[in-house]
Amino acid sequence: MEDLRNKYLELISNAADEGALEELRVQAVGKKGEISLKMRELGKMTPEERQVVGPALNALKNEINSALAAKKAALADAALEERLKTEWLDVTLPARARRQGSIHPISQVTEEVTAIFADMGFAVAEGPQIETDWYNFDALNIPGHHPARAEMDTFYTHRAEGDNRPPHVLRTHTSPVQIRSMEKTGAPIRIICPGRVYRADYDQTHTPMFHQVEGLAIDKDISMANLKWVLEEFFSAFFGTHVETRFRASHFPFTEPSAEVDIQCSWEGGQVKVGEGNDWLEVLGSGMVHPKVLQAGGIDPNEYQGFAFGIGIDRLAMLKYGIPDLRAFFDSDLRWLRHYGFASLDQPTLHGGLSR
Ligand code: 2U9
Repeated sequence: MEDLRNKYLELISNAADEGALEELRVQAVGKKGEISLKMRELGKMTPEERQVVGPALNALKNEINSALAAKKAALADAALEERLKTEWLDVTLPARARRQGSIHPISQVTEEVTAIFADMGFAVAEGPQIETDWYNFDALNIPGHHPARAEMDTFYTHRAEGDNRPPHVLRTHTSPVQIRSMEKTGAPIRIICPGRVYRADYDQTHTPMFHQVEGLAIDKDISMANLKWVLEEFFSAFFGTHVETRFRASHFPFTEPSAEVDIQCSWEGGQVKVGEGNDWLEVLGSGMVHPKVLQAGGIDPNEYQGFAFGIGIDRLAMLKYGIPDLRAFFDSDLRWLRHYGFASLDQPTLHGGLSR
């Protein structure tokens, strides 16, 4: 029995892999293994012999099973060691560089403008970019013969042949959103409408798609004085310094009276600075909402009145961040954005994000 023990313990200790170990297990302690055969012989022994040989065989079987288990664990450890040697990962290596984006100046300025008006109690309203000619023109008191409705100024969609309804238009201003909001909520109302607008125009100072924010405040006792205060508050917050405004009489079909609004600025070395100096820069149009427009939005002009204004977001962005050319907004190169201080999205912006 001692020979059997030495033989198997040696073979187990030298086994090269799990397969060899399994073979040894079958050979030694399997159903037809050497030890099992020896156990069968117990029946032929005298009770005295059996009392000695039986426990010895059991102890040997247990010892071999333990040696098999220990060797199996040792082989698994060695295999793991081997894998760890070849499959190690240097977690201290710098990560692969990722392409970094940047917030677009138009998005940033839209957020800045929205935050300032939100502080003054204006909600944001949005609407479709493809409009009916009613919402884009008629409801705003822009008559059929007005030059804005000419095909060379506005993008029209095609109707199917035989469909004689007026074509839809790409909205030329965000005013239709205000008509829709008036219909939906009635008066009083205080909203701004930022968004994309389209005009068939393309040169150094115009692009066929640009961005506007329009404002509307309607109540029982709204006046031009409220309009002037709101606009001065807005410009001072937006440019971070007190900005004087100047109203000049003007004409728009949707407001009466109407005013163009200039902001105080200086021109030095070809650079414009807002909120200082003795020059004026025209930045927006405004006025008291025309009674016909109130009526088109379902509001009684005998009971309510209000002001409205419109301003170009692209223009505001150029003024605030010193961007000289509109075409920069359509350039996908990030370098110009960085040049004007627009950092990538996961870094703090140079100008601290919102202006307030
Ligand atoms: C309703 C009633 C009146 C909005 C207004 C202007 C004057 C205006 C321009 C400024 C620069 C457009 O982006 S721009 O080219 N806008 O001059 N907009 S009053 O008047 C409204 C709007 C909605 C219901």
